[in-house]
Amino acid sequence: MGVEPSRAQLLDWRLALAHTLREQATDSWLDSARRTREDGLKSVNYLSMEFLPGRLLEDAAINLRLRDSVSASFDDLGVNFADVVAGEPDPALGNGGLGRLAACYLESMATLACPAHGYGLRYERGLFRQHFEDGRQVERPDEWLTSGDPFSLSRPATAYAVPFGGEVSDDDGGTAWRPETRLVAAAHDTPVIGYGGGWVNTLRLWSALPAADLLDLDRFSAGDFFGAAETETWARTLSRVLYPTDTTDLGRRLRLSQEHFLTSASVQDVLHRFLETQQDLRRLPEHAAIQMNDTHPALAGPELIRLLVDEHGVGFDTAADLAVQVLGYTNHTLLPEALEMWPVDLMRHLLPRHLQIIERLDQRVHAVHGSAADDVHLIEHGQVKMGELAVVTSHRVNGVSALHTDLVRRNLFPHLEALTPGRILNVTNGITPRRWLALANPALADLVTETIGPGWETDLDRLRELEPHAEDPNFLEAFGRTKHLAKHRLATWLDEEHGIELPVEALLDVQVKRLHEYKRQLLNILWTVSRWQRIKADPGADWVPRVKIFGGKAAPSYTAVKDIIRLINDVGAVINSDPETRERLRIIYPPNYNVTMAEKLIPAADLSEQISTAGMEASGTGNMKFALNGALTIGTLDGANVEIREEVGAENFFLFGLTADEVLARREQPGHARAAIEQSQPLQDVLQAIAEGTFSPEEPARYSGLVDHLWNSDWFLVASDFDAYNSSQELVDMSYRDPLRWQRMAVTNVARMGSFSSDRAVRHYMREIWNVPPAQ
Ligand code: 9GP
Repeated sequence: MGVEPSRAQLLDWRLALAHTLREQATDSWLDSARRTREDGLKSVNYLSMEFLPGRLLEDAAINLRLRDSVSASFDDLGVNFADVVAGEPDPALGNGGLGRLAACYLESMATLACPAHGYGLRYERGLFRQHFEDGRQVERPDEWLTSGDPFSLSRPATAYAVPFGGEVSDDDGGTAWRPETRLVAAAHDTPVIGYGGGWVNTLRLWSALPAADLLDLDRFSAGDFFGAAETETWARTLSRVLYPTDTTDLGRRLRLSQEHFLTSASVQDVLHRFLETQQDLRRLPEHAAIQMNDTHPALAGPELIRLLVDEHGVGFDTAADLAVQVLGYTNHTLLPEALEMWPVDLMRHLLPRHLQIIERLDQRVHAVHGSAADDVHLIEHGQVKMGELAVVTSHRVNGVSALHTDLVRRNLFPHLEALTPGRILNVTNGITPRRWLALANPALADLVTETIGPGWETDLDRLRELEPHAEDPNFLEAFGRTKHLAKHRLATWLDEEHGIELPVEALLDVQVKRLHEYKRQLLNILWTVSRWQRIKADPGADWVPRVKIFGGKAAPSYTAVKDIIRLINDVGAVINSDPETRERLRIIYPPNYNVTMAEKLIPAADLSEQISTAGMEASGTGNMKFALNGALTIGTLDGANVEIREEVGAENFFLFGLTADEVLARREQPGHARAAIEQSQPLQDVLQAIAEGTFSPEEPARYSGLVDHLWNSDWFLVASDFDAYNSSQELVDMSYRDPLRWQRMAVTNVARMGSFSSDRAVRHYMREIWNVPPAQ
């Protein structure tokens, strides 16, 4: 680093560590690419608008099996390794589960020596930093690049021109697109190191640069300096921030441009790498699979067809067939607002050639399937439907949990499932045990290794060998100590970072995830108020002390959940300062939940809140991380909860609430919310307290809208599930009062989490979707 060790600051050490670890990975990195090229291996290209990799350095050290030696080397230098890595920014290049899943899958692909590239955008600013002011969420820019990105390599030699706008015309029987502008996509590569370091893949993130000619020199010379740079500014804006709000036309234009920019650069790169070793484009499916992570990269089909037809002279039908063989699509949501649709006019303006291809694909579906395709429309009511487009351009479409996939087949794409039965399949999500156990919970990881030996890191099913130990009081005690250690670590961190005191002896009851009405943080906080009221009514009873921990951000424009954030903080302010209940109930909501915070919270949790309205959470992955770290789940029959419960056993899972089918039926009943509230005295008491301004005395009517909504609408069925949730929470208390019983349940959860490893999920993708054989 050009600094004398005695004068080096923590940042210098961190940069030095990043370069050292990258260098340690470089031989494998080059070897993996060389073997893929020379042996003609098929490789996976995972296109995602979001990646949430978390801090990179400690993970890299673990996967290179160097963590202990790195730490010892720092000791020799008189530097604390933990301090060095604690300063590393956590790149927030995603919103939540979707981006974190992409990161887990990349890590598993590298561990399984599955040749792969992750492709995404290198947002200069990631998801906003969350602060609270008067309990309200305030968003600030997230500057993750201020001290560089030392673990990655910029590749100035790898850049592609991405065309936008202009016109298409039919000349000499062919189609010519004369784009108005071209932006440059510049590559930045981060090594993705498999466990053991034997295989290293690449996460390639694109940043947008203007082509050199974008500065309007005439305007500049005339003194219009800002006007001259207009197009240039537009170019740079493209990779400036993650997901701008899409409620304005400008926002929509920017978002669609980002999606096209990511897909075009990535697909060009895929073709470029193919053509380095091969000539016959008809063999593309033997060498490349492209996975679309949600509909965001759904332009991959039209873009691949465009490149094959317009630049390589392939016929349209052949190109379309090739695209289908190469592409796969993962659906991550049933929420209508998240299934993208783009106005035809906008598409024509930005991507006229793609629109033409989509129209032709639509005609093709009808020509092939005749009247069976009457319900299939890629374009409808002036909108291009990206979900439909992704399905018809893919050979496989998958949901992310058994229940979700069933709903995708039955409710979302029934008309498409009927056309090509078998195209839709399920691959339940998974998480990497390297980050979510080895890195996040070293004490538990060590206990597991002492008990069953090493090897579980890459064969998580081996955790089953822990099960007989669930009867051994010595083991249970040791297991309890690991939870205690994690709680103390969390307490220190909360104190140092946020000045928050954590009573470590209490039951830690945690709900961390994005804020959304369907995730029902509201149900959780309403129950917390009810608990407070009941403690006050009967202070002498034997209450299990609880700390309710919340974490998560709300989309800046989602006012309904911003109210819920404020309510949680308002309730916290009142309850936490109540001397009568303080020792038995506390609310903690540290701001700016991210991967790093998850690594601290999850190992310390006793209870994992997975309480979405059934049928609405596609899978969840937090649910898996908690159970792997020995937290018990209180949850509905939703997403992967269903499979987690099957694995760990109904007796080791606190189930409550309406099922997905019951949810649909209940919504049909007029006045269901009012009826549910009238039947529940505890819920009435809670709503009354909130409506009277108990938690907002300076503005008593602050939550009247929220309370009204619960009485009169309650789409997410908070009221309907309230009493069942309460009964289930009482069971939680009962079980917790018997520490040995609780520990046994927790150990059983850990022992049965093997099938939620992302290695299992990735193997499934390799076999059923990508057609990539396992490494020898
Ligand atoms: O909401 C789902 C979440 O349930 C799932 O675990 C995650 C990964 O599959 O994807 C989320 N979906 C999105 O973020 C947007 O579709």
